Amino acid sequence: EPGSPVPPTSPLLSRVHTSAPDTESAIDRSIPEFPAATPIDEDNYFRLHRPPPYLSQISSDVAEFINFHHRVNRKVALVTSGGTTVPLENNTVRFIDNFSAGTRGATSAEYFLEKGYAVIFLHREFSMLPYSRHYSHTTNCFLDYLTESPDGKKVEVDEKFQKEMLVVLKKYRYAQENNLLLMVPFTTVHQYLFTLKLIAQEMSVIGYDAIFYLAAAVSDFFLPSSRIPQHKIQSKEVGGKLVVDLEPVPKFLRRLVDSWAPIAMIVSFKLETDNTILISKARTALKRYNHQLVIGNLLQTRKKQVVFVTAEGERWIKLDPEQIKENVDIESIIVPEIINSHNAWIESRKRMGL
Ligand code: 9Z3
Repeated sequence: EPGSPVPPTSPLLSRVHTSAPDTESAIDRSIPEFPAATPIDEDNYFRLHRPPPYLSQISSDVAEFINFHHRVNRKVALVTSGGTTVPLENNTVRFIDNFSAGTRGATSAEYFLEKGYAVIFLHREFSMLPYSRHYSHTTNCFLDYLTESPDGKKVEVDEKFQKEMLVVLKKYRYAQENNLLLMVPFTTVHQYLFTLKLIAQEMSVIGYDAIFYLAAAVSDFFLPSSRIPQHKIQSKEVGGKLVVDLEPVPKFLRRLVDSWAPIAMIVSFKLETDNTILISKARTALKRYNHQLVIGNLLQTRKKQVVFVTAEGERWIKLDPEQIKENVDIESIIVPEIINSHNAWIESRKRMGL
């Protein structure tokens, strides 16, 4: 992972990485567009599916967190992160997943915190987390950061990682001690949608001081609960061949913009693999949902360049070769730019007397 020094030897870890896309064979998923979710689609979805059983617990944690920061006029960012799953069985052995390591979300959360925001981190459980991401999910095993003390009685952080780890540790402790970061997990797309709606509605008390930064990779397709079998699908039940027939997930971004969080600033990401359609798809999303900013990115180059698409036009943010060499996080440029737009958004709302 960029940013992490590589120890000289790591004999217990594979040198091969299987999660990066093959640039040559990345698939162009030029699927037909389907319309944004209407209030009826929303009603149907939330009526026909049971809310996750733990939702009321999340609700009180979120309410407490938001009130705490609202009292001191601190802005709050909801950062979504990681891929959503679509289970094929209730007792889930098989599921379909969306690609995302959670790097964008976890890294961006750190930069929002650095700029004084409180962050609700709605993330795929076990994906990357702010601060710990520097030492988890990397090509290093965490044990490679450690060493035995000279007398062989204690574990210490290896001298060559001390400086960097101390910086990360201080930021982590600061966020923890000041209650600045609330972790809210999801696994399935269903849990994600219920939780997003809940948090959005609770965030309405802070109005335009809220920002939604939707970096999670949300499945476009799902299997309605009415068609999910209880137990592991047996090959003899399906004639030895599993045909998966999925429904489109209602396009909830429209409901978020229109109804759940009508005065917050909303930033969504558009993920494509074909560069010839990226900007037009991002523009379609902006028009369709009528929010403030779509950030387009390609799976293959997402860590080095993104494109901001707004009503005014489009603008690329690209790391230069020097920045790439120095492992600069592109989020360190994206997030401050968004915060400037958020401040301008707040000023414009105030001028309008909202
Ligand atoms: C993104 O485009 C994110 O930037 C990535 C980040 C998932 C590419 P990583 O986690 O990757 O750093 O490995 N997220 C949005 C993807 C998405 O599902 N967008 C929806 C769409 O494209 C709209 S909300 O339709």
